[in-house]
Amino acid sequence: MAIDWYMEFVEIGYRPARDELVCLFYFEPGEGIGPEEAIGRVASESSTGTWTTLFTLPARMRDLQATAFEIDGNYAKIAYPLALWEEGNAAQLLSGIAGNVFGMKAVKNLRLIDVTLPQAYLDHFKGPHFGMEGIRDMMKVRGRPLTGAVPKPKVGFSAAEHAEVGYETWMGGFNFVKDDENLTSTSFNRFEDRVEQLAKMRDRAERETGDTKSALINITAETETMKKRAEVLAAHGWNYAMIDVVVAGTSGVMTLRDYCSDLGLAIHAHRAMHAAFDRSEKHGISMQFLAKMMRLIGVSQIHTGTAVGKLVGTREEAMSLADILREKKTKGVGRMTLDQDWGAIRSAFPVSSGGLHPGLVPDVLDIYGTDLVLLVSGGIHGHPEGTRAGARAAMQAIEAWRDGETLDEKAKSAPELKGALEKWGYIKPK
Ligand code: CAP
Ligand code: MG
Repeated sequence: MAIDWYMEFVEIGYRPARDELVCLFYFEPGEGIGPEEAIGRVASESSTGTWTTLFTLPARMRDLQATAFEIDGNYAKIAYPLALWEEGNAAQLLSGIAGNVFGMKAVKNLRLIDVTLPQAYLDHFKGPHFGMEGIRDMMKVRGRPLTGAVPKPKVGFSAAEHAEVGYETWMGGFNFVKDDENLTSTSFNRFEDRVEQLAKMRDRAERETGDTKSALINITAETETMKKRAEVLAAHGWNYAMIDVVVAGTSGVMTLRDYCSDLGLAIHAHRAMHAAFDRSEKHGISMQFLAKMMRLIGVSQIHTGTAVGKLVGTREEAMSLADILREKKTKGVGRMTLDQDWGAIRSAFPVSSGGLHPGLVPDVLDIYGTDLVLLVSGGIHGHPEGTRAGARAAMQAIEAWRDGETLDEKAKSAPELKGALEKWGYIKPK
């Protein structure tokens, strides 16, 4: 008597229906298990199966079974019937395609690379409230990246000191003052104080520059607290909230997406903790998938790496992430992404940050172009003339790139950029 039925979840050459979700996995079969058996177990465990044949199996259950339909070396595609997935519930999708499967003995390694979401699934999600165009209208910035910086050291300032650094950052020409991922409401810098102090400095900087200034203030906490903090932001005239989306969790972000949208707040998504599951090429969940889910849920921007800064991430990865966030339709690239038509889901900005300084700005813009949020933090606060000069130096580097001028050329008429190049040159920090 057959004791297992995994091969019923494998049909090489099967053509997925239009409304099926298709996942691309990297996989390595476990000891003594062939590729089809291994991926059949993944398809089974992530849809209707269990490890053994069952006493009763109503015929309609077969309509819910996932089908592994393509195996190409260590890569496989699995199609999932739409009916498996609750409308508008991103958390449940993760429990299915990114749940038990990573712990199966049938695979030595398993990585969820990307998913193609059919229109019938997208229909139940709102996506970003603003889209890139809406953000540019709100911030009155055109033809260049939006720019921002985190006060550094990343925690330790009082709210007043934090706001002072913020004022210098804004006066140097930057749009955003961003909280760091681990700054929320600490004894030395309470959330409400920081919101109030920064608002005063924002109003002063807007008066003095005539520019629109904003802040990415971190509301990360338990969900009810995040909602209260979003209200405090809106009450002080802010137009953004920042959430550490991985630690806050898919459901928390979903709740805050609608709450912030009703308050007119865009969401800046920090991705701290992503490297716990997306760094290995062999096991875990790709940043492409995380970026796709966050655009689907509706953040307005999310960190996507620099390729040249202090944190891991390649040029190809950064470009594929930018496409996933910005484009209406993305064509699958190799084994990194799958096709995706976003329908009416608005775009979101990639955010490049981490170990950047003015000398690296052209490298980053060569990768992303101008539809980007560029964060240079240590790379302005470490400028020999201080924060305001550092921000000016970064803005001068953006101008040079846009005008097709080398930084050395530009530095002849841009003293702040000259100062940055004298200190850091073109180093790529580790
Ligand atoms: C960068 C940063 C960001 C990282 C996050 C930091 O500061 O504020 O959190 O960029 O990485 O804390 O390191 P610096 P990613 O500019 O001073 O390095 O953007 O890859 O998610
Ligand atoms: Mg940080």
